[in-house]
Amino acid sequence: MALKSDFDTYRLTDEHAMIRDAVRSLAEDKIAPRAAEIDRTAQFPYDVLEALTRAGFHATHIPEEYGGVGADSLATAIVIEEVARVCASSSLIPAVNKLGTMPVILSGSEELKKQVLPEVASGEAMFSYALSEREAGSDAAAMRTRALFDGDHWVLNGTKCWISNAGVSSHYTVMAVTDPSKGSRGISAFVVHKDDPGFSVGHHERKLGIKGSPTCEIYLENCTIPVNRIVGEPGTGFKTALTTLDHTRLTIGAQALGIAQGAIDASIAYMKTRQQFGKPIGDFQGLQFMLADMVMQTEAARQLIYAAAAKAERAEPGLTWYSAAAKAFASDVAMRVTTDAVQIFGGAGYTEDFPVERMMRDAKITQIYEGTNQINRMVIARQLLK
Ligand code: COS
Repeated sequence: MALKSDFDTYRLTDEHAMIRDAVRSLAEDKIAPRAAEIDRTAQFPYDVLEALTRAGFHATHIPEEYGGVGADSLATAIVIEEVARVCASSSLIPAVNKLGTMPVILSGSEELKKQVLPEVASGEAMFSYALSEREAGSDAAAMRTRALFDGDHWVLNGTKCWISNAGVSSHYTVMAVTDPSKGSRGISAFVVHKDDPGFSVGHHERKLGIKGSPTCEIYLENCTIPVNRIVGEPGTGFKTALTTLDHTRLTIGAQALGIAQGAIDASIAYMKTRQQFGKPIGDFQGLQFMLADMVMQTEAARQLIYAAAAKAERAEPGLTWYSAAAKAFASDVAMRVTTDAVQIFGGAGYTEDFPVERMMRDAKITQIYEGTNQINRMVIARQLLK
């Protein structure tokens, strides 16, 4: 047996490196100059959506057979990372499209896939994911939204909350109870369209960060949808929802990673130019140690996320804990790194004149959504102790 490693497995392929270069150039050219304004105005950036769509980066994960580019999990993570490096709000375009469509990709009928995925691939449609409710956040299985079969249609009633890109998306994967006697095995998943009768969107939540991505409640009031919009069999919706999160928690890790990298890049530039005591502040060892810690932690997060993406691609059984670990680790890192970046900038870092205060606010959500980091730690421990 040859004791030689295949070192190519430990670096990005040329294709992945090319994708990174292409997204970075688009992000710096078209998105970075808009990031502060998107944050200040809290408006969804339709121009960014258009630029991402034109370049094919708005929903890279859609398979080729449904009109997409069929990028693998790693390539999609890199796209989200690079967009988040300049604008976390904009990175939710590819991230939420993936979150919303994964239930259909994983469990939907061929008919449903053909019906909805090509529109997302072409950029005509965006897709959100509706699991949480006011009283069913971490305890997602406690949801109250009901779906009843009336003989011809599914009729949904209930309110879903914290829906990212609500109002902008045309499609929503909605989890609802179809059999209350069966607990989480009585939950089913459905695709709801914005024009379905009985569907409406609430007001925009006023948030700390990711302000360019609307977060709203959605209301289902006798919302009536065709029978073929159920995703998979009745009763499989909770499993589909959690398997989806196995694939997408790592993408939130990628978003956190991008935010951290953006804060590091801004810090390095500032440390080289800002003068105090007659020299650049980068000459001071106290700040050098801070920077070294920021980079060490961020690079460790990067390795964990890329490995999680490779596991997702290979459909490995340990993906549940690994993806949760990638998300929890990277988001904790992003929070520490962006807080340290504000510290390095001093008073200037606390103002809107520099991007690091926005990055610090944007980083916070990555510790909360797609499972709080406490839930993610529980997911990790449960799977390992099982
Ligand atoms: N993939 C597939 N199935 C899974 C799964 C996974 N990763 N994790 C659990 N399941 C299955 C279990 O096997 C169980 O199935 P059976 O009843 O057939 O045995 C079922 O799902 C219920 O699992 P469990 O009993 O563990 O569910 P709980 O209600 O205790 O809680 C947690 C599960 C807390 C992990 C889940 O509710 C969760 O992740 N909450 C956070 C939700 C979240 O991330 N919200 C953010 C939404 S996006 S912003």
